[in-house]
Amino acid sequence: IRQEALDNIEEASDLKALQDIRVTYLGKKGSLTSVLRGMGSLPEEERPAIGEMANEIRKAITDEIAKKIDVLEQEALEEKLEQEAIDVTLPGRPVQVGGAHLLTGIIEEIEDLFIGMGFEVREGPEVETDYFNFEAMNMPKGHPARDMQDTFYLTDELLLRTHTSPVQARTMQQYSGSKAVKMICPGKVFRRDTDDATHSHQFTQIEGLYVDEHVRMSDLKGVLNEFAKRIFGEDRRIRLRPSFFPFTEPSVEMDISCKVCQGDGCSVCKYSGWIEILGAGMVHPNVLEKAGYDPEIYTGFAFGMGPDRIAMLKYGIDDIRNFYTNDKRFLTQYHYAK
Ligand code: FA5
Repeated sequence: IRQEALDNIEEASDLKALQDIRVTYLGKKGSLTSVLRGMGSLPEEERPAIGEMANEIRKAITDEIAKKIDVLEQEALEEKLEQEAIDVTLPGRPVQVGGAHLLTGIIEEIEDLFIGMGFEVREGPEVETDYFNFEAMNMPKGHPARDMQDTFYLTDELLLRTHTSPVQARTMQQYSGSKAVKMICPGKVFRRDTDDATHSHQFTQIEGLYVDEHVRMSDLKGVLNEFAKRIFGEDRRIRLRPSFFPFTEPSVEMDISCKVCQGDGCSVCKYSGWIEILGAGMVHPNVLEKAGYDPEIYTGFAFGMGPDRIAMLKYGIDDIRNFYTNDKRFLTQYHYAK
């Protein structure tokens, strides 16, 4: 029995075969077990010797099976290691890393700049009331200037804001006319404009407002000049042209000088050498008064710029629709680094 069992164990090629061998010899009906069972019928003097021998054989079989299990497991492990071996010389697979959208990047850059000049960053709702979008900004119902911003109305009183200027009124109301305000507000705005290379029905604006005693037009000019140089470079100049907005008086539009033109990036202003990037002016006394500020004591300046157009100018992008059509080939060119 012993030799036969040990030979079988030697030949066994997997754990299942070993289990079968265990049953064949040591199981309830196994051959060694029946020897032990048959001991009762042996003459008494033979029993110890036979018993001892049977136990020895059981131990030999059990030990051999345990050893063989170790061997088989080791072999299985080695095979697995070989199969799963990592070839460290293979080139890595690139990891797809997300990044901020170019518009998000430029807005954050402009925010940082104004935070550095003491402005706080505020937000306002994209679904706005007719009151804040127009009336508080000195455009009562029927005012012709409302046509300058063709509007998506949701109801008679609710609309998608056409500019970030309503946040001026919201902020001043919160300060209740008794405290200086120095804030910027970035956000989405919506107009029923026909989409083309420089117009989108949804775009972004950054509003700016500074109200205090003795705020002057020269303060506005200083801040805008600093902004232009920091965003576009020291070699840029600004130009303020008289303009009209119902909520500022006087009103201006700001142009920025184009660099000496090289390549496509300059096509946006190749004719005049200047390009308009924002509207601004001194806050109209009616706007201050409606928001609870005494225009005899407080004055202020405000501006509203379009980061889409600023990004186009800064990076030489010739079509605003690139920002909104989510073509990864376009977006991934700009891993925005501040
Ligand atoms: C306004 O919206 C005023 N609220 C700005 C303002 C604020 C003036 C405070 C005075 C004081 P305007 O409609 O010009 O003004 O828009 C401001 C900027 O938004 C423009 O200079 C331009 O950069 C951008 N803009 C306007 N319309 C579009 C459009 N359809 N697509 C992309 N950008 C646009």
